[in-house]
Amino acid sequence: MYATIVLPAFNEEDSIGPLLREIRERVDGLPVREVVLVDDGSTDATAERAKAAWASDPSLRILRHRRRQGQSRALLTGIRAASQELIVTLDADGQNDPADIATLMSAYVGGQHRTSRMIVAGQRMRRQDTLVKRLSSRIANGVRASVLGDNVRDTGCSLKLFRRQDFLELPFFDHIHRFIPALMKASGVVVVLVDVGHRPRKAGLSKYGLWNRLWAGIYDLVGVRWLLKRQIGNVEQETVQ
Ligand SMILES: Nc1nc2c(ncn2[C@@H]2O[C@H](COP(=O)(O)OP(=O)(O)O)[C@@H](O)[C@H]2O)c(=O)[nH]1
Ligand SMILES: [Mg+2]
Repeated sequence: MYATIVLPAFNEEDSIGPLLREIRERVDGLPVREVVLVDDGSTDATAERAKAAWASDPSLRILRHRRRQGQSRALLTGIRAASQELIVTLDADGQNDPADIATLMSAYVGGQHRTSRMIVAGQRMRRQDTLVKRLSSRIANGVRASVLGDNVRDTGCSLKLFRRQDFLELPFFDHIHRFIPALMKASGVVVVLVDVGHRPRKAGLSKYGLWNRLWAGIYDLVGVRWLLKRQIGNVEQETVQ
């Protein structure tokens, strides 16, 4: 099984080049076949910088939304376009460490779970963010985990590995990127959590503030809780003839 790395990016012109070069080094020897960068209507040179960093190597594909559609929609665009069975996601700003791609992969391959229907989700160990961000994130995570019972401490960590098909079978909505482990678990996918690193943002601006992280997350919870109640999980079936 091979993986496609999907990178949603909005205005990350100063981060994307160094990140892609790092990814290239780190995936050497791993079963990774391509990188799909989804430029979500950036108004800076994100796509051009990415292209320059990877030269004309066809293992980097760049897709661009004409207008900004948000992180979740960019993720969907990238996952739909991916050619491989496994998807690895990470942030485009360099805060996730590409060295952890190997951590996710070994947890997927080496896990004791006898199923390929598995999501390996990273949990950032020492968040390199501002106090306000860490606090609002902690509150949102605490409320979410107790309402959904998904046992995930850090759902906002983008470093994840899952099967393309398992994602595409989820009911899609804007902001789904914060609820992927909970939704997958409800559909019978095994959730495996691994500790990963985190780095400070070196360039560019954060796209999420108090309002759209904390309140949007809590508002979405109501919808996700309903969705989980209405979701039909794993159906055991047999062929009769
Ligand atoms: N495609 C897309 N990506 C986004 C959008 N907003 C944020 N991102 C990406 O999501 C990742 C996390 O965003 P960031 O602003 O770093 O959030 P923070 O780390 O929580 O402060 C980065 O790679 C961003 O480029 C958006 O509207 N569209
Ligand atoms: Mg960030």
